[in-house]
Amino acid sequence: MLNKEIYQADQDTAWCPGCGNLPLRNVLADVLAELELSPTDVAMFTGIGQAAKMVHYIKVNGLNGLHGRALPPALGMRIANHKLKVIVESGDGDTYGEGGNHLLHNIRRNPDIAHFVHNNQIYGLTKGQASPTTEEGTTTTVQPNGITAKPFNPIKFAVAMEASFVARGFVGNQEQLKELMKEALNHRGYALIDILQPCVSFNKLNTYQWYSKRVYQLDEQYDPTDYQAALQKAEEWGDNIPTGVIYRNERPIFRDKFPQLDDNTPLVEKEINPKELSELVDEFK
Ligand SMILES: Cc1ncc(C[n+]2csc(CCOP(=O)(O)OP(=O)(O)O)c2C)c(N)n1
Ligand code: SF4
Repeated sequence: MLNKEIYQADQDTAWCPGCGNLPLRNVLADVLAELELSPTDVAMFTGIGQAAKMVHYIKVNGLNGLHGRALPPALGMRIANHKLKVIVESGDGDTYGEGGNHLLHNIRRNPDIAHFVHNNQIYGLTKGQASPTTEEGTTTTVQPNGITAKPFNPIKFAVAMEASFVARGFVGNQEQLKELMKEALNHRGYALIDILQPCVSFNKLNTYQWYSKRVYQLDEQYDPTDYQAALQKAEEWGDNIPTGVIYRNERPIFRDKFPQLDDNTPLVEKEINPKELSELVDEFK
């Protein structure tokens, strides 16, 4: 096992004391160390938001891009160098709001990407506006009469799209979260973990206590390969919120569909033939 101090970035976090992002970062560092992934073995992609700051606070290769746009460059990295572990860290707004379109097409393509969504059911960075997962009826500074839209159910959406790995974790259960992240990183294909991560400053409803009273771990009787059972599980929310692997569906990954990508030499290491390249460029002139 590697020493987790190697992922320690050279700057303090700007996260509030008590923020659920802090234990999440801790678990991630444990996971990378236990999987013996050195900082140069990993590439992390983020958009905008509190969750997206993770790339500044953990020392691996990284790109901090536009709101909702972490998946496209992550897929680009997957194509260029499949030897790296590719991680996306994003908030619920970043993923299910601004980035919703990318999420759905990514599920269809099924590249090897481990996607850790910090779901605090609010826009944290911009100070507490509703996100797609905010509970109906919640009042915020810009929605003083309460949210009228039905919340988005990311688990049900991903299961219905037959995503290849769909899980829910909770930062209040770090042991389980660690195992889920390890499974996601070792999974062949796209692995989505929706992680319940309290925003202690702006979400006064979905607090640690609120989640702790409701979450329960799926037991061994539960079969995540059963599509109908997973759809039913995905409906559970409210008094009982299941955590664990909700759906697993082994299917061909992005690279399998492109023979030119599916060999052991990553594109980035392949020799470029300048003559062939200039002929190709000429075709576009
Ligand atoms: C296209 C675009 N729309 C809106 C914003 C403003 N904005 C920045 S962060 C943010 C919300 C982030 O919330 P979330 O993704 O849930 O992450 P959190 O901060 O809660 O971790 C918004 C709306 C932006 N930067 N770009
Ligand atoms: S505003 Fe919320 S999400 Fe952002 S750092 Fe503070 S507690 Fe965390």
